[in-house]
Amino acid sequence: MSSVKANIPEIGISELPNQVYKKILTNASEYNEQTLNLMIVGESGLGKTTFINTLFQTTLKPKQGAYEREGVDEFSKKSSNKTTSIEIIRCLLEEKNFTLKLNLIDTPGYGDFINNSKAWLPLCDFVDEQYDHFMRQEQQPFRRAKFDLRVHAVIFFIRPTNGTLKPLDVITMRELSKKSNLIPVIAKSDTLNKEELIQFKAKIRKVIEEQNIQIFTPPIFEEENSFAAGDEDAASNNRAAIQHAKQLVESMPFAIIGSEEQYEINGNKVFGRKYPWGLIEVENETHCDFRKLRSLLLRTNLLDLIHSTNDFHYEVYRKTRLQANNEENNTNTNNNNNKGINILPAPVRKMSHNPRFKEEELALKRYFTEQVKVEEQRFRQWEQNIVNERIRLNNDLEEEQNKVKKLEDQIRVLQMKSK
Ligand SMILES: Nc1nc2c(ncn2[C@@H]2O[C@H](COP(=O)(O)OP(=O)(O)O)[C@@H](O)[C@H]2O)c(=O)[nH]1
Ligand SMILES: [Mg+2]
Repeated sequence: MSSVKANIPEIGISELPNQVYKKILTNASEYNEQTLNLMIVGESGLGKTTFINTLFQTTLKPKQGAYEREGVDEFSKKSSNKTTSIEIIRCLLEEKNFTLKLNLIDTPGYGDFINNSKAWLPLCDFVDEQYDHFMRQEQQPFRRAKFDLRVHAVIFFIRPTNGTLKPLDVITMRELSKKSNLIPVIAKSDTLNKEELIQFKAKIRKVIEEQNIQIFTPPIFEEENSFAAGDEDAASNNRAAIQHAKQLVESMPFAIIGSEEQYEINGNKVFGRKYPWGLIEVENETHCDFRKLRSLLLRTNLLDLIHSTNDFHYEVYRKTRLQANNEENNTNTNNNNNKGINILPAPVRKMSHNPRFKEEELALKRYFTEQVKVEEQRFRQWEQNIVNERIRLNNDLEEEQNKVKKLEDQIRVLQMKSK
């Protein structure tokens, strides 16, 4: 886990000119103490690492070499039972007097293997484990210093095919959306033309609706009347915020482009991808939705993400866990009078359901059995040695006793003679 200070140009995290600020944030310091945990999911090569670096305009994470990805790794992917791994990058965003702690959870390896069934399990397990961890901390007597890695948003990268979505992606999105704020994005959207992009967005929206995937949508508070008469500024700010939120909803799933290369236009350096037919700019809203996504994540809806994770997703998890716990306790009470003891049992679905852990568990079991066999053999040999030694000593003793007997006889004979 590395900790890096992101070198980001001002994006307005300190300004928060939005409805959420007005509605939820009474104390600006609340914002200042926030930690945002973002999980990035998608197949290899879709630009997750590039996106992370583009988001903060600095190399937070070195990219995996092409050789490693397509050469050596290809072999291990096919030959082993590897699954999705999880890497956490920590960084600090500073702007004016505001500081935001960010934990970026990268998930290399998702969907890369021959056997991808259940590739979403390690991701769901990770999200659950963080809820569980937090819940256990809340049960401690000193509840203030909390380590909180509950996932506030999952950014799911969809391959820009303009075809159908992969069944694995649909299941993963559905499962993750039950536990966290899911934000699907179209990766490398510069590889689709405008028409294709519109069609692909529509296709994805249809799948999301049909499969009942609950994606995160910015809330729209249309309460014009809540502003005091005459407070025209506040009312117009609110209108702008509503407009912005609507725009965000309309643009979903966001089409994004990542790049770590800068190009110069009109004397300004901009991040983009250069093609023979022109430059696609990351920050240009007519080229892609990157700015909208960044604004949603770090500015306009940052608090929505954090609060909804705490108030909704975490609550759902907590309730389910406690209910399961109570049921278990009730059966225990009937069986062995375990009354009053309220121990939090392990989550229902354990790590061992993950194929990688299963493999490790089997290997450990094999190793253990072998070790036991070796030790048993050694013990038997040792036992045999002791038996042999005892026989030898017994023989020696017998011999000595015979000698003593003989000597005693001789003494007796001599005594008789001397009499
Ligand atoms: N065309 C295009 N290529 C991209 C984009 N983002 C990243 N790439 C390229 O895709 C390759 C894989 O990127 P990487 O960030 O390592 O993907 P990851 O495996 O998902 O982390 C690299 O060569 C990137 O330069 C994008 O938005 N458009
Ligand atoms: Mg990567």
